Amino acid sequence: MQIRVDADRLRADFDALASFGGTPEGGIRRTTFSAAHLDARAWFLDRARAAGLEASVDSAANHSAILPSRVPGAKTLLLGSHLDSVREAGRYDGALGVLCALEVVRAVQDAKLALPVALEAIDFTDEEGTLVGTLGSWALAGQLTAEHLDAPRGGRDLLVAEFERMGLTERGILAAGRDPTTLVGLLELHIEQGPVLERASVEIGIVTAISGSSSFHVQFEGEARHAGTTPMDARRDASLGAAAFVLGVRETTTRLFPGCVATVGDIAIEPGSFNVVPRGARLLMECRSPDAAELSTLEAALGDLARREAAAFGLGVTVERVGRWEPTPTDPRFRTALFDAATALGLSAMEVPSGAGHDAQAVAPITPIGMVFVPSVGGVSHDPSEYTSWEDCVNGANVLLGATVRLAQALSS
Ligand code: HGY
Ligand code: MN
Ligand code: MN
Repeated sequence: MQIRVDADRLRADFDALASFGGTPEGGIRRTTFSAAHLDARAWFLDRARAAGLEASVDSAANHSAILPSRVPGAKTLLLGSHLDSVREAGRYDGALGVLCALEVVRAVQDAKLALPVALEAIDFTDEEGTLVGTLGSWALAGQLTAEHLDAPRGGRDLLVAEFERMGLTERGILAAGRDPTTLVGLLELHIEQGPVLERASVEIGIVTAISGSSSFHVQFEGEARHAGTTPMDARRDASLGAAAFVLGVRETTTRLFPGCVATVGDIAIEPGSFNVVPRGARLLMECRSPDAAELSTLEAALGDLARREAAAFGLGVTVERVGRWEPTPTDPRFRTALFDAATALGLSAMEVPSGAGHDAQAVAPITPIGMVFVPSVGGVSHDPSEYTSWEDCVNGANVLLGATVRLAQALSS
């Protein structure tokens, strides 16, 4: 008889966790190392201890709940995701994956299943990139470099201040790499964050590959001048280059890179007053492709676009890449285990690519990965209205459990 998760315990945890950083709109705000994020992480370790699991925090502040194996020298199967969030987030992104991982570990423990691998439910640090993006998972995988910390997405000053405040050191974070020979893999449950499963009326998504993405700081430089006395033809107005670039990003991507996406998520005009012609415009831009070579071509095309628009308006421009995540396939054995677990539960399942980035992508260079998706209503995510039915959440947790047991046997032999 296939064991099942304790749905009531999982629901109680889900509701408790959603209270950390809960917003009036029904979402959450748990940006990295915010008070709400720290409270959520402390609560996670408390739940681990309450279940008699080993609670641990590594030098990249990854938080883990561990069920050791009785087999001497047993390797570890990682299960997890992230508790940090974007600024105006929903209750499911990352959080559901961490909670289902914890619940799977407890269900195995409750069933007194003696697995030949240790299970580690893990909450990775800074997946969403308030500071770096997949900071904890890159660190665990030994993929984080000094360059990542020198030019991070959130800016070097914020990173230094936050590490200082949290008592973290760059040396410690760069030393958080896990010995790959101690791992058998990572399984991550996540909401799909897109419309595919809902449109197909399918309950479970078996992720085939995770899209690659690159993030950039783009800075247009003009001249601050009096808005009342400077003739229109005598200006070097940085906002004009920014505006043309934003429209050009959409036009270039849709026309020349139909399988890709690109976004300008923020524009800051400097100095930012009614009566001063903008001296500067600072943009956050990212672009994504399922193919590494295409991602590089898209990066180059958007960089050229920025330089063309700057020239058109007599501006200076700098384009600085502050992160790149490679397109990453999942492991076929993990896909099979997930599919078999879904089938055994009588659930419909289909293969689906991930347009979103995930911690699994960051860990893939050192250990096999698998991802299971549950449907997102309306395909909505990164918004308080993000929603997945509770039945789908429990189905996903049980598939994660079934795949965990299958892989524990298969991978340890
Ligand atoms: O940006 C992403 O794809 C993920 O939500 N960090
Ligand atoms: Mn996210
Ligand atoms: Mn996520």
